[in-house]
Amino acid sequence: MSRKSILMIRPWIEDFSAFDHFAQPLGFLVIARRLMQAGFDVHYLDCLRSTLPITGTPDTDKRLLHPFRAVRIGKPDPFSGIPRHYRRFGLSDEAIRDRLNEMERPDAVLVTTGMTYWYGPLIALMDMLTERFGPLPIALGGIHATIAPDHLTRLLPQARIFPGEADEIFFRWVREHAGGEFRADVTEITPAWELAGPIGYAPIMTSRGCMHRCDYCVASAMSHARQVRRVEVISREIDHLIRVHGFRHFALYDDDLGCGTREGLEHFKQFLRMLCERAEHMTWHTPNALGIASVTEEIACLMRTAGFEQPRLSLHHLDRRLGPRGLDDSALQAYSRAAEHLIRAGYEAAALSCYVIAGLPDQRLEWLDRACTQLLSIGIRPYLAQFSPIPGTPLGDVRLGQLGYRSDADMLLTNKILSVYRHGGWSGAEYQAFASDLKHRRQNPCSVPAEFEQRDVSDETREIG
Ligand code: B12
Ligand code: SF4
Repeated sequence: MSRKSILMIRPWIEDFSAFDHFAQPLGFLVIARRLMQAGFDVHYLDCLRSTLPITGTPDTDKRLLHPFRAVRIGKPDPFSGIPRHYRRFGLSDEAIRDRLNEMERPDAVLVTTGMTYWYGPLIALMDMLTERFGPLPIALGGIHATIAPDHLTRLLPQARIFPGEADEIFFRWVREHAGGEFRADVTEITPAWELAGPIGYAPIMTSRGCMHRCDYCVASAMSHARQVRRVEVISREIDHLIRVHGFRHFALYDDDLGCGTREGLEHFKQFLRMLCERAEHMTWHTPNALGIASVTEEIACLMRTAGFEQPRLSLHHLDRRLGPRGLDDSALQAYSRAAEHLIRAGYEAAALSCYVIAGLPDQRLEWLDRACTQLLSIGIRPYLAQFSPIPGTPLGDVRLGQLGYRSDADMLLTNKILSVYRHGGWSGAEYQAFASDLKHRRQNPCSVPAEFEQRDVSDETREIG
C-alpha cells in the first residue's frame, strides 16, 4: 500500500512590504516533522520561497534579507489613499499551479497562516487547490487562525480551522482523514528544516508564551502559561541543527526572552552558559527583540561570549512608560543601564538598536520624537515598529474603534500601515518625514557617553561560564 501524503503550504503575502528578515514558519515545520515520524510523505509548498539572489550575507548590516519576488497589485478599499504600493510577495499563480500540477492528489492539505491582515491570498489558494484536486480535507492553523479563528471559519467554510498549538484534536483530525500513527509521548521535536530549502539561519525558541500582559500585545493570550525548555534539550537541538543542517546563524523567537523575572533570567543565563561552553562558532540574532529588563551585567558578558550579534532591544513590558514626555526617567535609565552593560561587555555602540512602537492610539509625534532623541543621546539606534492593532487587546480595540472596525469582517484594518498613515494625531506625510529624518539621525547618532567605555570580558566570562 502506498504511503499517505500530506501537502503543507505557506501562502504568499499581500501587503505594502515584506521580506525574509528571520521569518520562517517554525511551528509549521515542527508539525511537518511529526507527520514524517508518523509515516507520511510530506510535500512542502512555500509560496514565498525566493529564487532571487540573496542581497546580504549573514555578516553584513542587511544580513539575511532575502527579497521575496514582488509584483504590484491593486489596493483593497481600506487602503485607498495610502501613498505606498501594495504588492503581492511570493510565487506567481502560474508557478504555484505548476507545482500543484506536478503533485499527486494528497490525502490532506495543511495551511499555515501569518499576520491577521494577510488572509487575502487564502481565498485564491483554496480555489487553486479545488481546481486541481477537487474537494479535499484542508486544515488551517497558525497566527491568524489563533488570533481570529471565527473570521477564518466564516471566510473559508470548506476548511477546518485549528487555533493554538497543534494538539491532540488536530492530530485526531489528521488520523480521521489520512491515517497515521502519532506517538503521544513526544514533547520535543526538531523542525523539518530540510523542507525549507537553503536558508542561512535557523529560528529557535528557549521559552514560549509570556506572563506579562502589555496592552498592545496578544502573546500572553496565544499560549498557556510561559513555558521554558530544558537547556539540555535546546543543546541537543543545536547539535542537530549544526551537524545535520550546517546552520551557524540562529534567530531567537521567544515572546519575551529572559522575561525580566528572577526565574526567567536564571533560565536565560543557563542557556547562555551552555552556548559559551560549546566549541562551535555560532552567531545569535534577536529579531523579536530582547527586553532591557533581561540585560544585566552578567547576561551582557555571556551574550557577547556566546556570539549574540547586534542585539536588538525593546522595552517589552516596560512599554507603557513611552508616555507624553517621551520615555519616563526610569525607562530611560533602564535603557541606559542595558546599553552600558553591553558596551562594557565589548559591543560597539553602533551595534545597539531598539524598537519603538509607532501608531499607538492617542500617541503624538512629538512624544515619539522625544523618545527617539533620548535613545540616540545614550547611543542606541531607534527603529520604528508600526503598531498592528489586534482585536481583544485593550489598545488594539481602541485603535480599531478609531478606524471604524465593527466586527471581524475586515481584518485588513489590523494592518500596521493604518496605525501610522491614518493616525489622527499626525498625517501620513508628517509620519513619512519623521521616519526619514530618523533614518538620517540613526546614521549620525550622538557619541557614546564616555563612562560606557569597553572592557575586556574574556577573563570575566570564563569565570562566569
Ligand atoms: C517570532 C515572531 C516574529 C518573527 C518572525 C516569525 C515568523 N514566523 O515569521 C519576527 C521577529 C521577524 C516577527 C516580525 C513581526 N511580527 Co511577530 N511574532 C513572533 C512571535 C513572538 C512568535 C511566532 C512564532 O514563531 N511562534 C513559535 C512557533 C513555534 O509557533 P507557530 O509558528 O505559531 O506555530 C504553532 C501554532 O501556530 C500552530 N500552527 C502553525 N501553523 C499551523 C498550521 C496548522 C494546519 C495547524 C493545525 C497548526 C499550526 O502549531 C505550531 C506549533 O504548535 C509572535 C507571538 C506569538 N506568540 O505567536 C509575534 C506576532 C506573530 N508578531 C506580530 C507582529 C505585529 C509582527 C510585526 C508586524 C511587527 C512589526 N510591527 O514590524 C512583524 C511582521 C513580520 C513580517 N514578516 O512582516 C503579532 C501578530 C500581529 C497580527 N496582526 O497578526 C504577534 C502575535 C505579536 C503581538 N504583537 O502580539 N515576528
Ligand atoms: S510585549 Fe513582550 S512582555 Fe509584553 S506581553 Fe508581549 S511578549 Fe510579553
